[in-house]
Parts: sequence; structure tokens; C-alpha cells
Amino acid sequence: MTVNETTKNEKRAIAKAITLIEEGGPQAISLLQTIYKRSGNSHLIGITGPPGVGKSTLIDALIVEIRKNNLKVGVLAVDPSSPFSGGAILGDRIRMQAHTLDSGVFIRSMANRGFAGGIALAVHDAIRVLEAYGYDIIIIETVGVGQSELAIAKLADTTILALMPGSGDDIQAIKSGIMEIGDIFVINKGDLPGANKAATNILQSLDLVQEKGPWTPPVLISTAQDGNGIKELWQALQEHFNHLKSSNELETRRKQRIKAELAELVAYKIRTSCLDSIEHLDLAKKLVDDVYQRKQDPHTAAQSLIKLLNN
Ligand SMILES: Nc1nc2c(ncn2[C@@H]2O[C@H](COP(=O)(O)OP(=O)(O)O)[C@@H](O)[C@H]2O)c(=O)[nH]1
Ligand SMILES: [Mg+2]
Repeated sequence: MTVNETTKNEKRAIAKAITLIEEGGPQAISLLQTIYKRSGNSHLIGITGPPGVGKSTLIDALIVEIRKNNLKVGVLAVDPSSPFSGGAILGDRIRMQAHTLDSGVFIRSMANRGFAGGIALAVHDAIRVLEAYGYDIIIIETVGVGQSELAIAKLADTTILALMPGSGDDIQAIKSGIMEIGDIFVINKGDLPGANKAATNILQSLDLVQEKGPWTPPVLISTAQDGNGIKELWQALQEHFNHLKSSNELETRRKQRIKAELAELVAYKIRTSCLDSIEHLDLAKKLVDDVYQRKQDPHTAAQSLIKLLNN
């Protein structure tokens, strides 16, 4: 087999694995059981921010920088806010297509359609597949500033918050409480007027919202289209990862993620089995009737249902 074929086969296997994960079900779980031990060795980078600020373009440029260092890089583009945004996602893929011939680059879009356990859980698992295949750097692109984006942003070791000048994004970010999640701030479209002003705004508000710690989030200005500021961004990403590793922060963050994931998984499983019992178990159906007929209040019935589920 030629190197090219090996690469093709590997990428095909990864794509298939991620599809299995998206579909959910027992096959996905047995796959994850097999690969889990080999995962956990990558630098997970989240990049989030409003649509149109240039996140995909930044990633595109970062890939070039990362490949110069001969590291393998995987990209998961997640769009949880718009289930019908096939067009935008396709746009991402076309732009990044130049990289798809490169053996060290894997790019995949994950849209938010019908993931039984929520998209964050599926992304967790997709990351593990890339990790198991030796991808050193994994970049997760998410859109917007909503709750599900926050959940995904928290999947990363390092989170980049990308904004652009003149759009009021900086003010919006400050108001909506997402400043806290940024480890690195990038004002992209540095070629447009107001980039310095936006950077100053961010710097000033960082003083207010983030506790002073051993890591001071840098605020960078980039022009992703021309590749300007990308070297500095890559540098900052490495510095942040080194900081995480040399302090206990990497372990703390990763354990925090495991806690959140376990809680999420357990909640999902209990919810599923609860809904199933309510539909099918006579004792549970009787509880529903009792609540309806005002013989029991929902709180008491819920306690009884928990006991029922535990049996
Ligand atoms: N002027 C300017 N436009 C840019 C820059 N980077 C990206 N763009 C453009 O901004 C638009 C949105 O970029 P995209 O990467 O898709 O943004 P995303 O939605 O955040 O992923 C595209 O038309 C890009 O070509 C930049 O540095 N300067
Ligand atoms: Mg994009």
C-alpha cells in the first residue's frame, strides 16, 4: 500500500468512526471502549466567537503554521445554533479543502441534528477518535455565544475567543459573560479600522472580569486572510499549553471536564430510562394517573419513581 492509500484509509476510518458516534448506539460505545486508552494526548484548542469574524479563516492559516512543525492537526467544526446551516458548513469545507490532500490534516463538520445526548457529548467522543489516531492538535470551531457553545468551549484545554473590530462584538462579549472563557483573545480583521480600539476595550474589561492568576490572557490582533498575526497566535497557543502543563491547571481542567461529562452522561441515561418507564411500566403509569387525579403531588411521585428506577 502506498503512503497515500494508508492516509486515505485512515481518514476513511476516522470519518466512519465519527459517523458512528453521531448516530449513537452500542457500536459507538464499543468503539470508544477500544480506543479510550489511546486518547488524551492532544492539545485541544477551542475557537469560538460570533459568525463572520473569521474563525474558519484563522484555523485555515493556523493549519499552515502547525504543519510547518510537522504536527498532525484535526479540525471539528461544530454549529450547534443552526441545524439547517448546511451551506455555511459546506463553505468551511470548501475553504479548507486545500488541506484535505495533506496526510496530517483531518477536517470534519458536525451539525447539531438529533444527537440524543446533546452535541457536546458527541464532540467529546469525536475528539477521542482523532486523539487515538495521533492528531497532536485538535481545533474545535464553534459559533456564537449561547449555552451550548459554552459547553463546547469548555471541551478545550485552550479557548480562543475571536472577535472583529467595529461590530460591537467586544462590548457584546463583555456583556454576555463569555470573557471568562477566553485564554487567548484575537481581534481578527486587523486590516479594518478600530482593531486597536477593540483590543484596548478587551484588555480593560479583562481586568474587571478575570481573576488575576498566573496566566494573563494575551489580546492579539490578526489578519487571517493574509496570515498576519498567525505566528504570534501559534506561539501564544504553545505558551498556554506549556503553562497548563507546568502548573496543575491541565489536570484540573481535564478532571473538571470529566466531572461535567459524567454528570451529563448519567443525567442522559437516567432521563432516557425514566421516560421509558413512564411509557411502559404499570407502576410508573399509575404514578402519572395519581398525579393527574391529585392523589399525589409531583414531588412525592418523583421520589417514588426514583425508587422504582433503582429496582
Ligand atoms: N477583511 C478581512 N476579512 C477577513 C479576514 N479573515 C476572514 N475574513 C473574511 O470574513 C468572512 C468570514 O470568515 P469566516 O472564516 O468564514 O468566519 P467565521 O464565520 O468566523 O468562521 C470571509 O469572507 C473571510 O474571507 C481578515 O483578516 N480581514
Ligand atoms: Mg466558520
